[in-house]
Amino acid sequence: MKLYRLPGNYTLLMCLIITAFSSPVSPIRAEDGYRLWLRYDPLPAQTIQSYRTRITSLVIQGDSPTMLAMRLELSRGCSGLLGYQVPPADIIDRDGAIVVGTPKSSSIIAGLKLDRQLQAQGQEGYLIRSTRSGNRSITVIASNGETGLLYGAFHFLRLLQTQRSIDKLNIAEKPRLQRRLLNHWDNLNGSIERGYAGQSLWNWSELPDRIDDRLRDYARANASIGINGSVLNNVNANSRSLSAEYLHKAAAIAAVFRPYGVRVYLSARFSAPIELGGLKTADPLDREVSQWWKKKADEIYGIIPDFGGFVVKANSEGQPGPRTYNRSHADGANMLAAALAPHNGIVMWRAFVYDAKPGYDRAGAASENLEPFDGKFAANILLQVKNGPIDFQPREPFHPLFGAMPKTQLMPELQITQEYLGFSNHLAFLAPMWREFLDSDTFAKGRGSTVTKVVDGSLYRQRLTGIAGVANTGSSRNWTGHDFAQANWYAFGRLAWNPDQTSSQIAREWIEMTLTNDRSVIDTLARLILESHEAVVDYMTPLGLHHIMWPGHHYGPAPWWDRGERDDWNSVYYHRADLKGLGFDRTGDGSNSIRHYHPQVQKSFADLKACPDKFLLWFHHLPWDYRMRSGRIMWDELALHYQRGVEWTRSARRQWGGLAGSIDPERHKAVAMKLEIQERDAVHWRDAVLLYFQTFSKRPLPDGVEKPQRTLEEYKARSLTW
Ligand code: GCW
Repeated sequence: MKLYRLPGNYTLLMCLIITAFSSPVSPIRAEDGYRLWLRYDPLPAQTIQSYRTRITSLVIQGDSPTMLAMRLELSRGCSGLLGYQVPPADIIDRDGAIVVGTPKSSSIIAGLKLDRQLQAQGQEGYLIRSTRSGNRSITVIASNGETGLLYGAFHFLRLLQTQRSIDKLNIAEKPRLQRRLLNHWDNLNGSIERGYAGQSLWNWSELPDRIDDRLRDYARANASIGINGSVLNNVNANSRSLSAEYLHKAAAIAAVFRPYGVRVYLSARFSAPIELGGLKTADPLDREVSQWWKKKADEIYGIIPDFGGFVVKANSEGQPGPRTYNRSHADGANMLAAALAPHNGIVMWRAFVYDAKPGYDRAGAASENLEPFDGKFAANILLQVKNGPIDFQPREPFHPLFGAMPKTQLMPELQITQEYLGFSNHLAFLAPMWREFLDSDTFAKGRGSTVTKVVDGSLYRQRLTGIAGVANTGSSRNWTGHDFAQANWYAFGRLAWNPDQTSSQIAREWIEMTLTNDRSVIDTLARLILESHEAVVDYMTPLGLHHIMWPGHHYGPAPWWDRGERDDWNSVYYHRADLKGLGFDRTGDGSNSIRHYHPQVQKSFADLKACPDKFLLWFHHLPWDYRMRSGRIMWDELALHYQRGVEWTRSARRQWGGLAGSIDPERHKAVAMKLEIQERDAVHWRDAVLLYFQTFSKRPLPDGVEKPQRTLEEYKARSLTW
């Protein structure tokens, strides 16, 4: 057998990695969560046995950095999972060869004549097939692009990690959305806005001279779930991110990410021409201003040739923007888009704008500001719209802009970090929440016009597509603070790749890869995490309540809050409790912001008989004794939701406690402590909110709801701590 000649440092690197990642025989050992879902510990003996003849060698041709990364991953993964070395080879000389390559990099792949099928998968898609070469049975991982190969390799490893049969593979995969991005709200001083897992992963003061090894693992993790872009800095942006000094730092990061198919993007501060360029204005129609941006774009691409583009938060929460100069959002976005277009860069213009006008409804603000500009945005612009019309609440109906701007390219912005969902203390698996959003029917082109179809481009033939998730990563050893918050990073990537994937598929995959391959434990855990989001909604904001968190940090309840400088920075603005009832009337009798939805959707939300319970108080102000579908009055129903949420946290603690011998002790303990906090917080939420609303409802707590532990005054006196 001729051995494949390994490039210089590859052998050494591989030895180091295999040593670092090889593990003792017992699967239950202490773990710190650093390895995420890419653990590669030995599979059960029986499973290994079933793979033994199917995986005997790795035949990988090609030496580019991406090929090198992919080869490392496959050999590390296979050897770790299978407990035996899977040697590299450059010819197929036995059954069980895993052959990986593009038609360009590999003569073997070229010889398989897969051109047409590969063409259909694009640069990021791939085929995985069980096939024969001569008299040998082999497995082929093929793509037209090297990033596609990397994704294919991760898919193959996932099959092993989740113990799927690899006997008759015939897989053809490609991503449904093009730009699958994490948005980091990381500041240049290392802090992270709404980050709950330590400091920023980018150490700006050390860059570009010292590069943290961890950046590579970050890129690997993203590649493993198909995330192909990373916006490095906060949308509340500092102009310095665009200075030459910081561009060179960003370039160093980009160099680490590049082999993993992750491109770097930046948030651009609209007033940068003033702050960096010394101009007197940032008016997008001013020639000097647009020239400045063109020059800046040229400079950026000189330093980072594959730079992805800009995200812009303009005229929102104090950020500068075109409205400052009486220009429209379209004027601002188009000016930046023109600067980036020659380099194939894109602009993601955020729709999170809400001007404070007396008597207005914030839920309609983005529609009012942006809908009139449908069809006015350049071809390299995506309008980045949050999933709901308010702000990443535990539950919101879908944002009315989806389906309402047929001539504008839209991309959803989801929040992976749990700003309003208990930070990194509460277990809240967000895939079900995102599914609910993606499955929402906009009725834009008749029944079945789901948000997914709007954003994957199929409804309106949108050419450029994408999705962004506000990252929950940080310098914490386990990346996300809560070990289970890793599942939300994972779920975001999987849904970005295929927005039709079910929550339970994602949950099970993640559990199997990250926590255990013991079937009975997987079932328990899957049930638990799939219920978690609804439980959080129950103890925070059931029946359509929203934005009643403590102001500023948004941890814990403060439904009484009425001292914000703007109406819409107050809880009372959102719940509108009075002696008659509770809820925000957004129908024609109220703010009428419901009008921004398609008439069919309007009907289903406005009609009390059709409106789902979960959105009742979002769209209606209802009497405390309003008769619910359950037969109970609204007050009782509300109280029982809070109680149910608390009970879930207790049951979660019990169930988790019962898994003590099945999960490694380190993560078991860490999660147990978080669940204790979650229960404490759920009780606090229930008591504080019910005591406060009781001052209006003047009704007793129904049977089954526990007595509050403290007085309302005590709850008002200080916020929950984390
Ligand atoms: O959710 C709110 C947050 C702000 C954030 C803003 C936004 C980055 O409270 O911290 O700012 O949304 O999305 O721009």
